[in-house]
Amino acid sequence: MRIDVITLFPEAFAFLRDAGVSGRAHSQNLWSIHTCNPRSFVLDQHRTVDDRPYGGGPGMVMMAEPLSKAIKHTQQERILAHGCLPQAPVVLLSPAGRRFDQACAQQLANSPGAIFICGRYEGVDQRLIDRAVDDQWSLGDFVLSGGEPAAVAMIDAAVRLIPGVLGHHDSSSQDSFQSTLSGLLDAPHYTRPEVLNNEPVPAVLMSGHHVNIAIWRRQQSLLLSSKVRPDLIMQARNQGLLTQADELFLKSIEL
Ligand code: 4HQ
Repeated sequence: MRIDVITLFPEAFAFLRDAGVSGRAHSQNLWSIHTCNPRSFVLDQHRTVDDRPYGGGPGMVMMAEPLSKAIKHTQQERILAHGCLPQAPVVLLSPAGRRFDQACAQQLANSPGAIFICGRYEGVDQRLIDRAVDDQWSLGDFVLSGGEPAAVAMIDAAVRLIPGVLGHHDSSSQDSFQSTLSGLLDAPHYTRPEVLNNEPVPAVLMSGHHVNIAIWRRQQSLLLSSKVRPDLIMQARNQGLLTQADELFLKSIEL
């Protein structure tokens, strides 16, 4: 997978390349990230990439031309580097986009990548969006100062799903929202010491009884999700992902 990011702040992506799980995977060539700064296509004295909004109003708008040149440059680079790969979609980060979730992360991880456009200021000239953007993705219902933190989060979520990126090849399948959990929240975790401030680890986890441990974890997932994210229970039920045992347990904890 190759990720391209068009951004006025390429340094915002250093952590993904250099640190943690994604950094290790990057040095193993399991994925790559390339940034392109639209300012480098602007020749005027101040290298202007934004201008005042027609019709008035506060703030500035990113001009279409520098972004357009950055997209074309990036598409050329992708072809030169990986001529065999299918062209990647151009994705704009925007609160008006489709809400990013684990299924989106999985799709991105299974794809040849994407070209992310990170806006700043009040946003991007609509004509650039209409002409050059294939998809719009949102991190959530809040307003960021720029698309960069959203792109970083989405890339991180996708990279850790690339086969071989996580140490134990199964450890992403048990995460919150992963399909083996039916999209429910993960059960709580415990490690040494066995007793902390007079509080012991739940006895079932010390029992060595793997069937009982699996049942306990499933019930903890159901319990936590029904408390803090009842929408996830509904979603799992509608997708036919809850067993009769799950429904019985949920009934037993009602009110
Ligand atoms: N933006 N999810 C970039 C966001 C956002 C979001 C507002 C996008 C500011 C310039 N991006 N503009 N939420 O809040 O992705």
